[in-house]
Amino acid sequence: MQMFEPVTAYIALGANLGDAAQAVRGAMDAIHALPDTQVSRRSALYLTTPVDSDGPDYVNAVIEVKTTLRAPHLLEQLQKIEQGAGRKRPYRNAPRTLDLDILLFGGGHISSPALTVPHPRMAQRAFVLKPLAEIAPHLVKPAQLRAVRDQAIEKL
Ligand code: A4P
Ligand code: MG
Repeated sequence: MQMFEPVTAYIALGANLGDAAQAVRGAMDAIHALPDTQVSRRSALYLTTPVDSDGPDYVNAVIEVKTTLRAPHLLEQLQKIEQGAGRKRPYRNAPRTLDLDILLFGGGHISSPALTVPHPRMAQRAFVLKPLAEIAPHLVKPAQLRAVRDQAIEKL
């Protein structure tokens, strides 16, 4: 079997239905238990107002992982974890029990029908930038944080 060099990737976690904090914490543990993948940093959990979405406030967080999985395979594994948490997809940006998005995958740029990396909307969202800045300050510019300062977000 071919072995790949480990890649550092960042994953955004979000939930706003059911016990959202528990879903986010459980997903961090499930990702750490994936084959060939370790969670190396976990942000705090944040309570955030829905952006382009409805329903209750979200719980959001970001983790750093080291993985030898390729990006499409990692996405497949994350989608299984979402399904395991009871994720339904009635319409785009619907409230959800668990959403797992790949923000960054090494320095890579990916543009396929199933996967766009870097995540195209990450720079507009305090619920991504704040927790990302907490665990990887070198990846977020102060001007980016200033641009989203009107979005309500507080540490849980
Ligand atoms: N996909 C493409 N690129 C990626 C990527 N980098 N990571 C595809 C993960 N998936 C990616 O996603 C739809 C499809 O995107 C997937 O099948 C995958 O192949 P989805 O999770 O089924 O649908 P979604 O979550 O409704 O869409 P998406 O694009 O994840 O939504 P957004 O834009 O990420 O927004 N407000 C607060 N406060 N907190 C939130 O967490 N989340 C959203 C979701 C909106 N507002 C929010 C929050
Ligand atoms: Mg998603």
